[in-house]
Amino acid sequence: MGDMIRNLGKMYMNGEWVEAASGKTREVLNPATGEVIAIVTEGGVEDVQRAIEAARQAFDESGWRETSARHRADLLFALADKIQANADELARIETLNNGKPLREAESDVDSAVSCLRYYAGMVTKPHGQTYEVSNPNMQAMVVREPIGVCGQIVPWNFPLMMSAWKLAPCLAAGNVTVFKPSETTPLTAIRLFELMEEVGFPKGVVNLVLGEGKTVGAELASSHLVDKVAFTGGTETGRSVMQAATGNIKKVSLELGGKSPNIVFADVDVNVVVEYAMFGIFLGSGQVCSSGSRLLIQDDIYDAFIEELRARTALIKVGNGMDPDTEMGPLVTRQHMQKVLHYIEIGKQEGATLLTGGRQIVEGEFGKGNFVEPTIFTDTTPQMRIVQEEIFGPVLVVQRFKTEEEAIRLANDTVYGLAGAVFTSDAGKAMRVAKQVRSGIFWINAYHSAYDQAPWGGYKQSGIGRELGTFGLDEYTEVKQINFNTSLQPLGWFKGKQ
Ligand code: TXE
Repeated sequence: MGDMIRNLGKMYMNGEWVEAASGKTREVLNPATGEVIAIVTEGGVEDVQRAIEAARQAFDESGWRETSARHRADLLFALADKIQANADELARIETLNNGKPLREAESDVDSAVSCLRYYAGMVTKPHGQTYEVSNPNMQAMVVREPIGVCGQIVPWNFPLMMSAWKLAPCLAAGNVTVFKPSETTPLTAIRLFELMEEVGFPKGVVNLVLGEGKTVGAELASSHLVDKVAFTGGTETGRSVMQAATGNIKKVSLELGGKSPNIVFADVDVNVVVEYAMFGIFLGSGQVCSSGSRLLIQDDIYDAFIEELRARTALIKVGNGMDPDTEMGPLVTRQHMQKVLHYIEIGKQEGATLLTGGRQIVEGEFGKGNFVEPTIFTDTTPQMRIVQEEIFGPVLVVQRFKTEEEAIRLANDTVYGLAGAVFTSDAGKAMRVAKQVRSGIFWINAYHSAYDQAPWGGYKQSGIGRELGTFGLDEYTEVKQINFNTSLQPLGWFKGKQ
């Protein structure tokens, strides 16, 4: 046990740190070494129900939802400051628990800080509308109010950053939360809730539950005491969250999987764009919802591009994320690694050419972790499963195209619609393609960049709703119209009088 972080990570509900009623615990592992780095309490349905009741009471009775926007902003600013003050520790925990290289974890911590500050700032700015309506005596207005108790479920690929993306708009808008991190990567969330306690969020407003998706997560999605469920994770799980939410017609926002196309036209500088293609797929070991996992290359530069891509991919330094030289870390769990390796087998069986990689790295210390070589498949056809399905690992599939129309057709030919990109020096072509690709996020001559101001979310089976920007705050508010009659006169609708 090299880097033991927690002897017993607990849940936080109603202002107290508690263990699961069942007394069950779970080991949390370092994906680079297989070592146990923490033991955490393993919540169950009974525990999440307690947290939901605390949140319900806090929303209905504590006065939190009537607090001033300024007060909520102050708490969020203070939380951002606390995260910043503990940035090194948080980044280190993230790397040990998720496996991502430290430089990626540090960037996630920065993003969490800036997202909290963004929503803290936004909530004190004007929002709402007034309308001129047909009756001049009526003043019509729209106000935004919090939705209520929010169940928030996040995955393991960006544990801290996703927590900030979920918590910041939710709390800024005056909601309360029952928050569930992934059972695989709960450690930065536990630390985050300790910081929230220090900052002074009132009892019951912020609640942390730990445990499995199919018990704790499913209860958050189905409970009639929860008004909204916000979920980031796989499309299949998203489907079941959406179904579970029907019982009380919960508001639902879902950020799901993708198979995003990265389109490269022949007019680009191959040396420059190859690195963007690599960044698009190998960041986070390909475990990123927006990964550019399908690379579409135009015929004329295909051979040169592929050769450069193969050569540079073979040089990627895979290793333990704590090593400053590491460029790509392990996959998050053994089980997930097996899934990715299985897809690599499927690709071979389907007849695609394995250009590079394709193996688990087992030599020496690597064998204890979940390391897979950066992998590229060429000679694919659109029907192949490796082209259609989300692999969520360091596996790039290449598709070849001749014309702009063909690129757009291939780009749109999956059930997903999260992200996409085009690389070209022709501005008109770039814009035409950007408008034709059916996705919620699209980059021109860039990949993966995300900004607090810009909405994040998907078309098609990549999700519902948007995070970040003003859109992200809207997802945590109800819209109310208020009609104010400024001149009350007899209505005259019914004739009979006493
Ligand atoms: O995700 P899950 P998994 C994709 C990716 C990956 C696949 C499966 O393709 O290979 O999903 O990964 C909670 N009700 N993405 O199984 O199941 C769970 O505890 C409520 C894309 O790890 O989606 C965790 O907190 N909640 C993605 C969270 O859902 C449930 C990121 C995510 O787990 C639940 C992760 C249920 N029935 C995986 N079952 C992205 N969009 O970035 C599980 N959970």
